[in-house]
Amino acid sequence: MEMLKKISETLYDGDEFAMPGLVQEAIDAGITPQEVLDAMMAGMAIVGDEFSRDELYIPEVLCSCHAMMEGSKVLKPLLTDQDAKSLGTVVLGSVQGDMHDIGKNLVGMLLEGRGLKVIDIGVDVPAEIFVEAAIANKADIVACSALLTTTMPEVPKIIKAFEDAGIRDQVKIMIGGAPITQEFSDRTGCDAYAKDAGGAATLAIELCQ
Ligand code: B1M
Repeated sequence: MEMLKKISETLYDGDEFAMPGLVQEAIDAGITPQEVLDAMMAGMAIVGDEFSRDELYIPEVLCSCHAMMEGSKVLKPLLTDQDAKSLGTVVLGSVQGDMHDIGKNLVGMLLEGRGLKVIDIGVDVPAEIFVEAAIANKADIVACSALLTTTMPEVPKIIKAFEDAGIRDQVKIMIGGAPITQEFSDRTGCDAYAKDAGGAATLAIELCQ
């Protein structure tokens, strides 16, 4: 569809000013928020491929990120149910050393959309801050995002921090992010792994039941 193609291209071009209008136009034309999100992610996938081949510089990637964020702002109220009764509380963050937050933010949006209360504690979060936030918010789930192979070793540190605090059995620990696998999740003693934001929302609901 022409409108979705334009959204992917605008994401790739990193035009954060054009993105909200285009997203709104697509929604007004009856395209579903999920289809719009998929088109934005398709644009970001091309950015990712070219970034890995050194064909794009970091500032260009950041422009695409800003376009993604501006588009997501329009989608957020459509993907989340503001009046839903909370089914559980999730503390969500990107692990220490990891500044990537687009995937984390999408996970947060879809968790809220499925009726969970989300406490987003940001990026570059040390293990002990995950523990503090879980205690302070009486979290049912701690959700950790890791996008770098170099930040994956933070996951076992987070598990250990919860064990050391004596509350490992009181929270479910869920992980995700591009380099994470089910095998890694099992090996490090996490409770759940989700490949994408939709899967994370479904799993989180199951974990809260
Ligand atoms: Co970075 N980066 N980056 N980067 N970056 C990757 C991850 C990389 C694969 C690119 C590449 O080289 N091919 C590579 C990692 C390689 C590796 O570790 N093996 C990489 C690198 C190397 C780096 C730097 C080291 C580059 C440098 O400085 N030389 C640096 C590190 C900074 C740091 O974190 N300390 C860096 C920096 C950056 C930018 C700042 C430029 C920017 C981030 C901006 C931001 O997030 N605000 C950036 C970006 C944008 C990317 C790519 C291009 C796109 C990531 C993204 O947002 N994707 C990425 C390449 C790629 O992924 N193809 C790359 C879209 C997003 C929707 O997908 O985040 O995967 P994703 O989230 C998905 C799933 O993974 C899952 O659901 C989401 C949606 O379905 N998911 C979860 C995520 N978290 C989850 C949690 C869950 C469940 C599912 O449960 C809790």
